[in-house]
Amino acid sequence: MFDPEHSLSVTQDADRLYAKAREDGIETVWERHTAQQPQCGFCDMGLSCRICVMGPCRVDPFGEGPQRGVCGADADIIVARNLCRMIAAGAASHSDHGRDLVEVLAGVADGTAKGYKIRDEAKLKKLAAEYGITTDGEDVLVLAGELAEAMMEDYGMRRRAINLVARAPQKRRELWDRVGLTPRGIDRETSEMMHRTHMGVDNDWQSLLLQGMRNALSDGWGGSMIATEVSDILFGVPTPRVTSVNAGVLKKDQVNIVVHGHNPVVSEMVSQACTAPELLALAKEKGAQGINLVGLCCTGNELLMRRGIAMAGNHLMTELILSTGAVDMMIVDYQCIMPSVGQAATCYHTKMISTSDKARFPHMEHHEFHPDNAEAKAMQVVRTAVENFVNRGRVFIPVEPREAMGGFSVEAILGALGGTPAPLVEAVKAGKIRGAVGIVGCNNPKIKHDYGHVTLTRRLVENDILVVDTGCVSVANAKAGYKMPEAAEMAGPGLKEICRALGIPPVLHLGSCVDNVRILVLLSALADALGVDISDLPVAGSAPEWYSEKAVTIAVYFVASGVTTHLGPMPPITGSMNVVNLLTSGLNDVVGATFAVEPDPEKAAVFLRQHIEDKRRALGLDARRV
Ligand code: XCC
Ligand code: SF4
Repeated sequence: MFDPEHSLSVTQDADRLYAKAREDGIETVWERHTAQQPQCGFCDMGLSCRICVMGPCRVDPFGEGPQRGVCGADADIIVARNLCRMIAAGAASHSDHGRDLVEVLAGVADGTAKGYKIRDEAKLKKLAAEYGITTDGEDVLVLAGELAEAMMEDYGMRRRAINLVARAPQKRRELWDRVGLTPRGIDRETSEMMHRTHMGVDNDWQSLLLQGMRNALSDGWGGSMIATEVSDILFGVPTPRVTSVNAGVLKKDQVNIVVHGHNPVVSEMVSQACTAPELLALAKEKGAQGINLVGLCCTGNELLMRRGIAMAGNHLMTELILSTGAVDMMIVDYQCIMPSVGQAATCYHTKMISTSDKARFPHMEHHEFHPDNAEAKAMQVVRTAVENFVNRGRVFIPVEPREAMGGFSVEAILGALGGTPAPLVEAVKAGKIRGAVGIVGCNNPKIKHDYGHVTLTRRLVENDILVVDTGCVSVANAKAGYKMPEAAEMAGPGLKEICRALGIPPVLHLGSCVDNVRILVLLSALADALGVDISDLPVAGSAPEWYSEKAVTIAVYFVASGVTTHLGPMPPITGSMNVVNLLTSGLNDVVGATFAVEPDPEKAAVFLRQHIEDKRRALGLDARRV
């Protein structure tokens, strides 16, 4: 039975579906997490190393056992190397996602990517101009081809700086040049990071961490930014739209297809196929009222932002959603897809489809999608999903869906403000909005599902702090009701007034995790409007329930861009007080921002409010006592 005292989530759908999953004998992330206890203390502190086969080694934090690995690496080197390899993996993931989009753009230009097209010519032209490509009178497809080529160069080793770094405020760019943080090539920085962390290369923990920041910046202002911008060109710049969220978005009387993963390259094609008249007719024939496409995790966010497609849940919902018995097909691409989902699906009629040559899974059928076959493949798998409708067993949809508004691209936000950030700047200056916090990142079974996200959001919003969110956080906040204009009632008086005047919610959904770059672009616009650096703004970042290497990279590029960032779970660095001190205070002297770690969202809210008031004071604005 559902027991609110011992529930593992703040959301009703998760708790009820968890009970159902247990009833059906499905093992979930929570059982596996319990089975792993106690987790390794050396690894938790970042003190174990298995980079070479003279090891594995570990350093004794109590000073009694070995203090160096076989090669002589001490705690500082081992901790820094481990963290830097996390950054490299995160940067590689998001930037490789960006690369796939550049390939589609190139395919549209040369006519091989059938079914894809340029949906936003204005954005294409804007990007081409930023890359120094002449746009006057040029054919759209020629432009697309030239832009794709130029972006490919960003991935390589020919440039002194990645192109889109030019979007950062001048002061920030000068700082990066001064301390050697300007990223030169996307793949180059990741590759160099892996090189430096090989045994016997960079053995200075500070210089390792500097390269870690440059590597992260190559993702934030490079690979991830390219991913977002090219997605906008190919699939459209998001605009505000209302949709529905939680497990209740599944429909009893329709074919339910769930897309899970990150890259819109696959999910956009699936979304087109779901509206094909022949497949809708087939659905009717099979006794279904229609085809209901819903999203999970970030590919869901991509569809929600641009198409208003409903969102079924975030990271910790991905196994549970199967226990509804209502999912006729789950189609995955890559990232954050637990290797267990295929196994969980074997208890139901659900067909599980993997689509990327990079990402294979046990108990899934593989249908490889490429830019040149994606349109046909999507039709084929959606047909299979429709045919699977008749095989359903008992269906359990535990809640009613909730409304939520998404689609706040930077273009849409500035549009709502009348084309300039000035009204927002005025509201901040007047103190009606104290500042803004970007709450981003994952779920983690170490924390009660969505508790960190929703608690922190509530505390910030009621204290007149505007929240923007992405990734799994945005699903949590949408389910909690923060994404409709009526949620202004939950905000403090100043923020409420602004939200009412603009007809916006106090929590703005900026998209998927690669879309964190939209936050960088927005902050640059605000900094430019005020004539200051990003690090002077009354803003902060937070990842209250993060788990992934990608989240580490995002946090590092936020900090390296001047945004002080809070983390809920502690990263594996406590084995080196030198590394801890640098990241939580020393970095202030280098990039004007630091990390802060606080698992309790109530305390984190106090820290973030204090930080914002301090920044206000430094700007000469009124400051409240926290
Ligand atoms: Fe993954 Fe993007 Fe984290 Fe969610 S927030 S668990 S990384 S889906 Ni990206
Ligand atoms: Fe041990 Fe050094 Fe090899 Fe790491 S690199 S496993 S510390 S010998």
